Amino acid sequence: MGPHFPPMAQINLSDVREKTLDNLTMNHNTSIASPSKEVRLTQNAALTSLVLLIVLCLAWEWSWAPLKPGGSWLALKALPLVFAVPGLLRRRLYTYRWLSLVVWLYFIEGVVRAYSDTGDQARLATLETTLSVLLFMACAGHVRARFKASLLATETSPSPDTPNTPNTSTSSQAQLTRPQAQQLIDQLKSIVGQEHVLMAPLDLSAYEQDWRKRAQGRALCVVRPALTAEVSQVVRACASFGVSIVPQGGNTGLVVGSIPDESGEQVLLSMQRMKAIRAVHTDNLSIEVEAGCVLAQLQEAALQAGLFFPLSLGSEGSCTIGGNLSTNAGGTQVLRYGNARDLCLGLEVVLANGEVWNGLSGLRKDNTGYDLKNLFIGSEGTLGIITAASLKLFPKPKSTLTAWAALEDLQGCVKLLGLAHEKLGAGLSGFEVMNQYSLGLVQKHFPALQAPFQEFPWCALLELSDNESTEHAQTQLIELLELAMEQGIVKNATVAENLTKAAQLWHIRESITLAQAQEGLNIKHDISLSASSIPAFVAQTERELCDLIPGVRLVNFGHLGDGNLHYNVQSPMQMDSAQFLRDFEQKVNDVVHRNVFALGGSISAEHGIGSLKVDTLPFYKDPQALSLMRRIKESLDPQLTLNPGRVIRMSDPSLDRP
Ligand code: FAD
Ligand code: 2HG
Ligand code: ZN
Repeated sequence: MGPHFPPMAQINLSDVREKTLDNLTMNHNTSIASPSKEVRLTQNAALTSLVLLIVLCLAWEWSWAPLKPGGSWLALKALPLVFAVPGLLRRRLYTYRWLSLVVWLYFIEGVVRAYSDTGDQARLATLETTLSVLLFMACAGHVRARFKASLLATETSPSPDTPNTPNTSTSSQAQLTRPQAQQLIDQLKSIVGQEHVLMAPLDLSAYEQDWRKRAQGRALCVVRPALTAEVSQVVRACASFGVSIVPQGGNTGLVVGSIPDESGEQVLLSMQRMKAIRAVHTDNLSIEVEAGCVLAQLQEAALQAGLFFPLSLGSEGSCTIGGNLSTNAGGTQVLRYGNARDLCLGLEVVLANGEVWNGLSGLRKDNTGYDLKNLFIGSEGTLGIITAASLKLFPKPKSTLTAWAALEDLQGCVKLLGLAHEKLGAGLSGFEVMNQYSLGLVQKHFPALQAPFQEFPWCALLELSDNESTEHAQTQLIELLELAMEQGIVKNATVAENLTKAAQLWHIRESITLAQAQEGLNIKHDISLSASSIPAFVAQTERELCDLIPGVRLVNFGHLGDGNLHYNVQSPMQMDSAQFLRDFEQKVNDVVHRNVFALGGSISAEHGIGSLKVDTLPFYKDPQALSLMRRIKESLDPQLTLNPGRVIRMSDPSLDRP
């Protein structure tokens, strides 16, 4: 019996694109936003009551009672409140704390005068007491919300998976005095231009929050250079003050690596303005681009030149090639073309002291010593700032076909992968798997996206890139699916009949992350194992987690072709997701990482370490490797000012696994 290819459901792509865009711009996720929402709400409440109190002080003492002896002098009591306004705007915690103490003086004064004065004066005094109480409540609420937000991202128990912490501060970080900070900011403005040094809280907020809304930092400022020479000068200026720099591309990273810490003393270096395509070398099959170039624009530039750049991620509309290289991103084409590292021919990098290394040769072979570019790739901004890259391009495949298959179990998916390798050879360019629950989430949050065969426990998405013809590709893919069905591996299958249908299938797969974000805060694992040991890992881990947390929801999907599974864990239906993280994140991480380790795997296949996993890494990485990493970091960044607290802690080697 041949495979049955039912017609694909209609998907309204424009609807979905709108939703996707909303999510990628990070502003519309209600369930995930609760801690930062509370922070903003209390900040606004504090600002409003503070301004009202200032107006009251001035109006009452000065304009409304100018004749009262000493009235205008009493207006001076508004001064400390006026000075507190910038602190509240910049969310300086100590201003909130200070105000919540000082405001009692206004309260007491209000109470005393409410009793001693009469008429309008007494009423105004009552208003003063009310505003004081409101201001106190808002300030105290803000401090509490900030504490809650930091708890969400911080764990304290001394287990391998201790501190999912966004706190990147290190002892190396400079404590700037106010004049020093001003001096640095003035220098930065003179380098990149006043309008490209952002300081206003509203301008900073998108840069200070990570995509998953797991952490919120505070930058001294955001600097947006446009040239490599400007990046170099910015780095030099920061280095001269001992101020650390956090590089940021599209801020789509999933491990809290591209936002500043809470100190308010780090400079956030945004690469967004450095987005030029410098040159396309069609004869050399290569392209030279600046680091801030958005991945989708790079793909488009390659297509315009009649070629193909294969790196492909769900975030490609926002992430930058600099971020992709710094995280050594994977995505859905790794099986055939490799990850970001494999696609890179050369780099231009600004080093920690501001020097520029130009390694953009574009050569495919160069054995003249250490491969320096590979030090910077995957280093998550801790060794240098990537400013440009030379990348491989490929001829566009003649035909690309996509199939969706339904399977009973993960073991079947592994068998199908083996069969696909055997029958399609190098033509197999993608092999993804998704469990039923992850597809259910997509359907729930994006009803326009109807996945085929959702009743089956697992689905696989296969892509064949063929260099002969569409007919050749179809024959090959259909033969593969027929064979898999004859062998009982595949239960049902469909082949997308055109590119639009294929894009729709891929869109379903790539919407899982967004659907999960809509569902609420969750625990992500990006594990690497040999593909054949993934079923055993999943079976064992599922058993342990279901015992530990009855009703836990497992969102399992990923790049089976690369042995890379996203083993994501969502709270039981009725449990608050923030509470779930507080109670279970560490325990869940322990189970998952222990099982990965036991099978010889890695705790990060493609997303990196960031600050979410920096204190977990020492328990699962070879101590010798950690020691080498520290030595490399020390020699390339002796002041430890490049993205400190990410990838590797320098301060506490005793954390390393014995
Ligand atoms: P950012 O998030 O801005 O930064 C990431 C890290 O790189 C930080 O440590 C930052 O300091 C550093 N950095 C950024 N630019 C530079 C630079 N120029 N020089 C030095 N350091 C720099 N990842 C995958 O691997 N595969 C996927 O399939 C995938 N799918 C995703 C789907 C969605 C919906 C989302 C939200 C994310 C996905 N990601 C995926 C994660 C993320 O998109 C990648 O890690 C991406 O490479 C980050 O690029 P970015 O420009 O956003 O970098
Ligand atoms: C993907 O493969 C990304 O879609 C994101 O790597 C994975 O959401 C995740 O955990
Ligand atoms: Zn992935």
